[in-house]
Amino acid sequence: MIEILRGDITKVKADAIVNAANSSLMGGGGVDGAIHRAGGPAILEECKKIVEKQGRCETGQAVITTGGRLPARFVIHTAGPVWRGGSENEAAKLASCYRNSLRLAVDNNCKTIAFPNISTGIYGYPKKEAAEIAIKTVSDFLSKSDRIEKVIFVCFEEENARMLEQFLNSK
Ligand code: AR6
Repeated sequence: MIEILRGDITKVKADAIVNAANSSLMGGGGVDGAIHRAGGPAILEECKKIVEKQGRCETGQAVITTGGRLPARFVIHTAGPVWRGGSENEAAKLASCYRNSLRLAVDNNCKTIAFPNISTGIYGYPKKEAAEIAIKTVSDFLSKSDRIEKVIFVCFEEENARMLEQFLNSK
């Protein structure tokens, strides 16, 4: 089941929320900054350990940490692609973010997971194209696995919510 919500993902009580992070995993602005601020220092501590052990989180990949003080149990950090006009495999990389985050959620027995609109802020991905990829990739995943009960798209911006609803309804 897919749900579309308006609001702040740091307030969402899902088993896992996804962070639109960057490859360094050291925090940043946008939703990344909001998640680290609300969740507290335990999240960054785990990110540092992950980087020490396995290096940076390449674009399209995902890693999992505690949710710290957040209502969510886990944070899944994924590095979205920077939009460079569409010729650098951005679409495939963005789809990988959604797919790898869902796989990690399943591996950690999460039944509910919330996503922000990855790459559509600071990374400049066109919102409509990103919404289409998000709905398609998540729907495909859910049609092949029954381990996830609910995926929530949490939209900070009205426009993103509208576009996701359009693609969801036209499926
Ligand atoms: N809850 C839900 N969505 C939010 C929130 C929030 N609290 N805050 C912002 N958004 P962005 P990116 C939306 O820029 O484009 C960081 O510095 C926002 O409106 O957060 O993937 C990282 O460290 C937009 O729709 O992420 C990276 O360096 C969406 O979240 C870089 O930004 C994504 O916007 C990643 O850029």
